[in-house]
Amino acid sequence: MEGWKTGTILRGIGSFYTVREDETGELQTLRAKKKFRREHISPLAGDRVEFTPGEGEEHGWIESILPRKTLCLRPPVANVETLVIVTAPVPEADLLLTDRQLARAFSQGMKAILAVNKSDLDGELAERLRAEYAPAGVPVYAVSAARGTGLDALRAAMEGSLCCLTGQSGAGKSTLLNALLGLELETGEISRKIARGKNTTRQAELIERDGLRVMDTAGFSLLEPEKNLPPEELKERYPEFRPWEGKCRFRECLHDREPGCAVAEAVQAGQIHPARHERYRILLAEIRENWRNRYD
Ligand SMILES: Nc1nc2c(ncn2[C@@H]2O[C@H](COP(=O)(O)OP(=O)(O)O)[C@@H](O)[C@H]2O)c(=O)[nH]1
Ligand SMILES: [Mg+2]
Ligand SMILES: [Zn+2]
Repeated sequence: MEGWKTGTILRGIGSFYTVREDETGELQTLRAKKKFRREHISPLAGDRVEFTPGEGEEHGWIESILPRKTLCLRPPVANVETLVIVTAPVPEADLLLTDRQLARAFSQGMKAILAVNKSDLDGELAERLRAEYAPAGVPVYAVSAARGTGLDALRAAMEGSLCCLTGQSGAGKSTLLNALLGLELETGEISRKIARGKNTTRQAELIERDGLRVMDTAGFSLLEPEKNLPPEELKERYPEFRPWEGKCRFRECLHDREPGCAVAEAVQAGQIHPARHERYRILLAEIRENWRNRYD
């Protein structure tokens, strides 16, 4: 529309949104038009919007939200392109969680990167994960947020893409985000809880700095349980299975324990990592169980 500008929402506080204007790079304070509430749409950090700028002290208005490429619900953020999954040797890496997060990223068309933090404590984990995830095309970076090692390579992989850190509590997401961006966000879940008090809702914020664009979501789980996924859809989220799709004896093969399974043969032949396949079978069993009970 005439006179409308475009920009990206960096954060929302109450009913005010901070938007970076594409053209000028300037920050604008905007409110959302009432129609969004009627339509039950909330503008989110990461959203691409059209707006009319304010004049003088007057705030402007968000007029429309452009179609979202991706949407995360916990916390609600829009247009994340790359999921940076943070793992560490301590607390022991929960790779089932990693695989769930990977599957969620792929189902949305996001890219994924594995950052293996605390490599100062154990350098082996990154090597092990590299072997497990290479067939899926997932790059693995060994880093130490505490020592500052490996950060340049990770930064280079994140550059130019709207990224979001996720991973189990204590893996070092907050510490890593601080190290990557040169910030001082709270680290440690306990201090965060105390600082937040009971009733403050924390909102995600898009931080743009030195060529990086990262959602500050390090305090969130990001993993919304996916209800009622048809079991046959899980395998589509495993890039390393793809070369073998359609080559199993049974057309409906779920790559579990069926005879003549081409994926199982690829595991035998060392082309798919057995640990990834084992965990796939655990997730598959869980999804089948939920699917059976979907009308309960
Ligand atoms: N040894 C070591 N400890 C780290 C590293 N990164 C973070 N930590 C520690 O791990 C704990 C959890 O870090 P935090 O960033 O709060 O984890 P989060 O829950 O994933 O956000 C803190 O005590 C950090 O000091 C690292 O690279 N090496
Ligand atoms: Mg944290
Ligand atoms: Zn199969």
